[in-house]
Amino acid sequence: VALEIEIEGSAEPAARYLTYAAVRCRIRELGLQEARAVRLGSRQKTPNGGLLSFYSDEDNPQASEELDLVLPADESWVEFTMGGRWEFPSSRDGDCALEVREQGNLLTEIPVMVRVRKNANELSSEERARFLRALAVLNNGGNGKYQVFRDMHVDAADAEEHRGPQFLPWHRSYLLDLEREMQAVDTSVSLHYWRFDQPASTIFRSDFMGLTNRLPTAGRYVVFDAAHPFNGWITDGDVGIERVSRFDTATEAASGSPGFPVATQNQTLQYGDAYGQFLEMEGTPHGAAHVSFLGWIGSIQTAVKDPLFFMLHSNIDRLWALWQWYFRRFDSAQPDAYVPQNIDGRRVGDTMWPWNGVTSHPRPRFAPGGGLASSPILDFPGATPRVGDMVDYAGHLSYSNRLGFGYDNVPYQFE
Ligand SMILES: [Cu+2]
Repeated sequence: VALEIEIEGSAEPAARYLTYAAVRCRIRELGLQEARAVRLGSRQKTPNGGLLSFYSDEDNPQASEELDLVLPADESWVEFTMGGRWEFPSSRDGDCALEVREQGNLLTEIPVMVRVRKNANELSSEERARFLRALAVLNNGGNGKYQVFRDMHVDAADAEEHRGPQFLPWHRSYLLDLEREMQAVDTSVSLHYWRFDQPASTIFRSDFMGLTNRLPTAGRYVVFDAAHPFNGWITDGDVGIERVSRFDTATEAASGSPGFPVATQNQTLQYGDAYGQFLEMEGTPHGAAHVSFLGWIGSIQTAVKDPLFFMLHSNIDRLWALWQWYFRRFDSAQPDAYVPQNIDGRRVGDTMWPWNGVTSHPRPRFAPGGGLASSPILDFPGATPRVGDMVDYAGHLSYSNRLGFGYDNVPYQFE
């Protein structure tokens, strides 16, 4: 059967990565004598494989598990829309089959991945291993790109990164940049998150993000198994990761520091339905999660030396995404969704340091990294992202604004 299927305008395997967001696809059959009625569906190829949802109408999507189409005899394309099915993300590359059936008979299938950021405490050992390997390739003995990310997050750039409405967009761009670099190493990897308001015993083990000693202790450095890819982790010429916890990492959620507790997810969502209110989260849980440790992750100048930084910030970004979904805050022109300030780098249309390469006042006198990493699937946001580009990340309002990431427990559809 001469069936052709395109996802995002591409028949290439590189395009076969979906989040829960609905994406445009099309199908046709060559050499048909008469129109053929087919049914699209999906199947888990492994027990924890991904599944798909199909949408009949892009503007008012009703998800269904199957979609009936008629392929015309004139070989013209038939458009349809699909995305990962809520609560059925993939666990490995290609573990979801997009099926085309005719009266129950399988005509063809193509492997796809529902690739979303997941709770790092619940990953399979295989997912953990791939995540660690991708990061290690960016650092010790690899391509050296991790040091560039570390150099982007320094005190000199604090006004670009923190203490203002740009805090969430800047870090969303930063995470996306790193995630794309990780996916250039291993296309199946996502930037998984640490839910610091819950116990996360598997994260702080010697086979994952490092066995972390609790205060008071003499052991300031985390411990990895002998074969761990982070053995030899190096930043600024320092080998290892300095991190000591204020809480029992095996049984407790992050503690914050004395008098500065970590806000729970519900408390964070309840800061308010306006962006200016939600920004309170830069203090707690964000700052409080950082200072739940002594060591590098507790201060801006050194935090990124510890790769746990990205797992912490992925959860900060997830909380923003969840808040955005809950209150439908995707229009960057609306003050409820983003509060612009008349300060360079904080207005919706401003480009962001360091991706814009600007090194004149008030930006730092350096701009590491060049432009934001490109995606093999999406053109957006380009090498020089703007503050406002980060708001409509799933393309709810503007299809071309999709950034290509999502979270396992942040829905795409509204109730
Ligand atoms: Cu931070």
